[in-house]
Amino acid sequence: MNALHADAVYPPSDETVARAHVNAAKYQEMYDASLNDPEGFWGEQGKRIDWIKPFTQVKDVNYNFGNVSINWYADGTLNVSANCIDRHLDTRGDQTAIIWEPDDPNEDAQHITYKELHRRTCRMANILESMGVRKGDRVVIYLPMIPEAAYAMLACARIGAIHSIVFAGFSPDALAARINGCDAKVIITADEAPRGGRKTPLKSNADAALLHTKDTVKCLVVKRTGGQTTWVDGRDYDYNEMALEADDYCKPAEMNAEDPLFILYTSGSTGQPKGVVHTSGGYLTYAALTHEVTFDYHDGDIYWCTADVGWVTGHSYIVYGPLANGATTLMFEGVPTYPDASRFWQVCEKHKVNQFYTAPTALRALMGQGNEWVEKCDLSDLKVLGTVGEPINPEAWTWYNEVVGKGKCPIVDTWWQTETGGHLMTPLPGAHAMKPGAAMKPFFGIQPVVLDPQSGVEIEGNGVEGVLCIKDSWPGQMRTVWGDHERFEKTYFSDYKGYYFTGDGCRRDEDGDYWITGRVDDVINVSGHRMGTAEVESALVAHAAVAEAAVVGYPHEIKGQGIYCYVTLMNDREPSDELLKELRTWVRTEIGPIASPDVIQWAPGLPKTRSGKIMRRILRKIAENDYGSLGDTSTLADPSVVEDLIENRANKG
Ligand code: 6R9
Repeated sequence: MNALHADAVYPPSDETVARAHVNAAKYQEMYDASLNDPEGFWGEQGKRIDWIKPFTQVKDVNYNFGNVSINWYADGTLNVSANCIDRHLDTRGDQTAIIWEPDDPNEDAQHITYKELHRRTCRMANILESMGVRKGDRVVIYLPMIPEAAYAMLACARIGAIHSIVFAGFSPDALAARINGCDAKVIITADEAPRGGRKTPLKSNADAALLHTKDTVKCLVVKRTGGQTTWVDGRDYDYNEMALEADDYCKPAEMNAEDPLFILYTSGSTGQPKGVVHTSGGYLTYAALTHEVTFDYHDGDIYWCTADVGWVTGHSYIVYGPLANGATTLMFEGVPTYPDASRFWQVCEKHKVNQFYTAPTALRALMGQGNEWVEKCDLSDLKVLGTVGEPINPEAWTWYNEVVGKGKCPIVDTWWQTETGGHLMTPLPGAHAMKPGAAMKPFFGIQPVVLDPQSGVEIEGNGVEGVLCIKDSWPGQMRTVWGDHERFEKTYFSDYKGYYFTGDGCRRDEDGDYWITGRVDDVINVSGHRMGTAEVESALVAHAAVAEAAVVGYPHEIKGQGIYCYVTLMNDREPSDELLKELRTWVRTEIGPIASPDVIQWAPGLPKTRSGKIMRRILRKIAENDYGSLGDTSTLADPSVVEDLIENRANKG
């Protein structure tokens, strides 16, 4: 099938072109303008949001290693929550802002109007203020996918507090590290998070995390299931009770365009996750513009992004982008396969969804269940489909196009990162042809360059491959790593001087279209979740039985990549099935279920250079079952370990 579709090109239909905000000519005109006159272009785009004090400066950027600084609209002031709520009240106060669909389809959905969103957000903001949260303070949000997650984000934005969301699938240890990492004053959580019919005990996870933080951290608890929780007087606050008393109005704080809006931790190739910092004016402008243009969002459309607010996709494309545009955005608490494999499509039918945005891993899982789950639902309202998070394989793309989109919905394969704030490359519905698996074209203002990985020199022309860097800044770009600007510069601006280094490889095909070929660093992508192999390794070696560990990714049919761990035990420990289970549970406890190892192979020795560096290239090949291309092993300190690893290669079941 790959061969069949590898060269396929799908031009947009006449209907799609006619409807689109941006057609081919308009794209070219706007793209050219964005490069020829960035100040003019972004100055104009900056007007799509409301400013308290309008900006007079647009762009002030320095990409030089040692002096990197990124500023957009730097002398303007605004409030992000007022942009997402208040400014819509006159024109669309009674329009639904958020449709909330619970995990259990028998529970009622909620339709929250802009007016209601305003009330709820103001109350949450007042509650946070009453708990002592002030401008610039950090608030950690550890919530299920419930409307309160959006209220909490917007409430922080309203009073100028900086939120840091921790995905509800992370363990107490990971949560504690993130609370401490930004020195949060308050954590907002819920009793339990229902997902796929099961419940994650968020409050008790938070209790466990709070044992390892300063004892001044306060905990605001939202009631979701009513499940039993332990209560610490003086530390724990009851949201539902306080919301009854809280005032319906809270004045939005006047924030500078470059004041931080949020921190979001993400994995890199080395060390522990880093806190990506996004600021207010540029981020919101970019999230709003990309949401409108990429999804061709029109007033009155119902838009659904299936991500979790714990990831950047949820920040930019469930909450900030859509609400800044006055859209109706759907928030889903559940999973694609509960109670059965038609859940996504039933939700699309029930709420008449027009734009649907999901991850390839979900599509692959659903594709395996058969077409009848899709075909029994009425999907006639769908206009645009999107994917994000990882490369989509041609089989999944074709299934999405034919079975879900009935061949009439353009698919936007959006390539971007936590660091980029919004889409950097994607085909636009009415402007570009699509190729299954290609991110196709740069968004306005984005100048992708393909570099030779060794020399760092730009490779010109088409039909070329290399590492992907971006030449200049865009308003949605991250500004720094929380508390560690040096790490920011080192990670993104030191390997290839003068460019933003994405960590991805890419190919520019004969037509000049872009294909992402995957990470070129030690970051793996498991079910669209980004993970540093170093994190899993450090979790493993923290176990008393483990002497050494090396972790690599390998191709996984559903997850895209699976986690393959080579583990060397301490001298006095013997491999056993019990220990294997124990290590798996251990990693889940240290990081969270998303980091659960797929394969653990006992490795009496690891392939190392004479200087002691683990040769991951070789370990990757063994995990991939690809021994023909192991390359030169003669530089290894002990080449025989490779044979042993091949012989005892774990069954990847
Ligand atoms: C938004 C998000 C970023 C990494 C990125 C790349 C991979 C994302 C992709 C894609 C191919 C796409 N990635 N979108 N690869 N095609 N459409 O996912 O952010 O979690 O930070 O991950 O995901 O490798 O570098 P994040």
